[in-house]
Amino acid sequence: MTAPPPEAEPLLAAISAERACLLTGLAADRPVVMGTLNVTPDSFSDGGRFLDPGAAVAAGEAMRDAGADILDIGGESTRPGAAPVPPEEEQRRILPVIRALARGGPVSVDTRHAATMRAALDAGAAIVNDVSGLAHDPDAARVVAEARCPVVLMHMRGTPETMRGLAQYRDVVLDVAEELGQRLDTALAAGIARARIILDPGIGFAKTAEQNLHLLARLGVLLQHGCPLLVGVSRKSFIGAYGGEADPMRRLPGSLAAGLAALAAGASILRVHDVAETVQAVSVWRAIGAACAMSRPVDGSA
Ligand code: PMM
Repeated sequence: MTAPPPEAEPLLAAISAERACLLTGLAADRPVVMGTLNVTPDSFSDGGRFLDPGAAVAAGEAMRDAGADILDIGGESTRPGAAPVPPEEEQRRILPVIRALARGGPVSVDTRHAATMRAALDAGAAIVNDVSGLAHDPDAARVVAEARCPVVLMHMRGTPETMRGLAQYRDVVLDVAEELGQRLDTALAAGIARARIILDPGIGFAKTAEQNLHLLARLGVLLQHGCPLLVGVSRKSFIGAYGGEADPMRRLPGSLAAGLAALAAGASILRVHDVAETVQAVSVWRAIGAACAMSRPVDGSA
């Protein structure tokens, strides 16, 4: 094999670097499963099911029992065309749920609003997940920098209301890598340490179904930024498109297939609705990977 050119060495080092543990107690040596809890009336995947705080907390506890490493709690639907929710209403929905669930393990808050980030961190959230990559609210980067917490910078264009019309790319993978690099540079300039930053290609956000496939197939390109990757494919519309299933609640098989493909391509964290099923799929996938890595066939021959 020919040696890589010297100018490629920093890139290769960033791609192959050992990733530090993001948060005390979170695994660094296996994929992390993030359970999704939308405390909204209108999310495409689970809207209305967890609007009652008691139901949301019970669902979160069940996800944790099923093996979720993190619970991601949001109060604003980001489905295509969704109208914005005022931060006060968002906080009214999620703060009691965060307060209850943060006692039992790591919670992330899925929000674009700095005031909600601050209130959620005060209520016990340990991670900020911002689908706008800290671009929506001018105070968001400062809140995260001051809190010194891990943050997910997701790629999207426009807002949930406008993103459908913004899916024009020269090369979707290279353009998303470049635009995420800009969000990363802005976060670093605001004083957020690279070791606390997670990047996310934003599957389904200003992307067509086919563009989502290309992002998953060449996900490893995003590792050039030296940050772990989070991917959310669970129940999304491209699963419906390629799996032939109109009902989001019946997209589990396609979601598992896409999630495992994302892990194989370099993701470290999967954001999912079906925690028990994902944990089982990931366990089997890892066991096969470990067997592949063993040099000797199991029967001892050859
Ligand atoms: N997807 C949704 C909401 N938040 N956050 C991140 N980081 N990545 C995602 O892919 C993502 C997200 C929309 O899906 P949902 O309505 O099922 O939560």
